[in-house]
Amino acid sequence: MSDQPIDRAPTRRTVITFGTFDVFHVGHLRVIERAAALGDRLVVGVSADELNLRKKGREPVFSQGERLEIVAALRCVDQVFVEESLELKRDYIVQHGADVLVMGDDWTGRFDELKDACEVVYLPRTPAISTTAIIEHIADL
Ligand code: C2G
Repeated sequence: MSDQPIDRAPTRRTVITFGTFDVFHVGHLRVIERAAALGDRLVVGVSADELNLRKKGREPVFSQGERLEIVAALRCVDQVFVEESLELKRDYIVQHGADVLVMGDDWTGRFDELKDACEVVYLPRTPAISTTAIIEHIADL
């Protein structure tokens, strides 16, 4: 028999996902819960106000601090951080030791170049709900 100790420490699989999560809704919740189910630890990058302005051309309804607070409070989220730039995904994956990157399928193909750094999974979006549709609906009331 070998006298080598057997390493029984379980390997923790870290999942990372990103989003603005403005006017938090059930589509956001589902993608976060499904991302968490793919590993043991979920880290979420929440887009900075400045990034959102550049990306969508408008200020988010809820501030960066409020959006971070909401996402951090979810049971399945272990850690949150501010995503300053879309181009820094590789750095964030390395910094957080992520094994899997999860994005909604509105981003399909966009992050395939990161497949040498981690697994990349695109999950189907929840149909018929979006922050923009909610804002427009409320504005029409
Ligand atoms: N989402 C979803 N179903 C919806 C709406 C959103 O599954 N009906 C998902 C999106 O696909 C995304 C996440 O929820 O994975 C967050 O959505 P947004 O807040 O719209 O994120 P976005 O502005 O696309 O920011 O680095 C990438 C960006 O930070 C992503």
